[in-house]
Amino acid sequence: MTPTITAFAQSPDRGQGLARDMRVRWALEEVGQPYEVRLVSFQAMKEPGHLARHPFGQIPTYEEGDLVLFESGAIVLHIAERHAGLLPDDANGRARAITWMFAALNTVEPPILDLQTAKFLEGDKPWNLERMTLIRERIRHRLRALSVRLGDADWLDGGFSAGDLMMVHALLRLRLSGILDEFPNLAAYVTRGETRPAYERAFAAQRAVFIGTPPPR
Ligand code: GTB
Repeated sequence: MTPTITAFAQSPDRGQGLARDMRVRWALEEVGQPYEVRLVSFQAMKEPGHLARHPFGQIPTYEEGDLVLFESGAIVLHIAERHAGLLPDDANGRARAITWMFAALNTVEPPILDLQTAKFLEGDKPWNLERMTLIRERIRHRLRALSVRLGDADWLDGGFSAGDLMMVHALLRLRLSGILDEFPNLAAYVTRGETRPAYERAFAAQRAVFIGTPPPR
């Protein structure tokens, strides 16, 4: 059964692939699962039809028959568990890959989100500069440790996994901040993720929404 995901009808990132439907698109492309997309406006996201799919009125969601999921991490895990290609075959390797998914979402991404909030929503506060400096240092603290762990490996734990997918997408939001470039092995890691054919297909599909062309086949 072809799953349907939801995505922004008009993404505020202007098609840069930063919204979280990109993770789901990427995972589906990695495993070779075709999908449909329902585009939703900001208004429609807060209406009952969408709230039945997503209690917080956000994207992405995932529908497959009777199953309706929200939370990009849960959706990517669901895809990874039901298709080959995003989790290793051995039980311990799978557990470690899932650990990296949680690390991306719970340990690395939160200060990155704080930086976005401080930049875009709190820019007018008198304490903004101090807060931005603090958050940037918290991000560096996490990236230092991640950089040491990655070392000169291509991926976090053996072959590419759903853990790398989540981590690369979380790190992508840092590109404009310049912080990622302070850690050349992490910058190269993100580039490795972005140049995977599955990422490129997912990126082109979400970009097509922004520029108003049909999604590539
Ligand atoms: N924890 C949830 C998940 O991982 O699925 C978070 C979902 C979420 O934050 N969704 C956002 C949303 O629906 C879109 S992705 N926002 C609308 C709302 O809350 O009303 C976050 C996002 C938004 C914009 C950009 N951007 O413009 O760069 C990047 C990422």
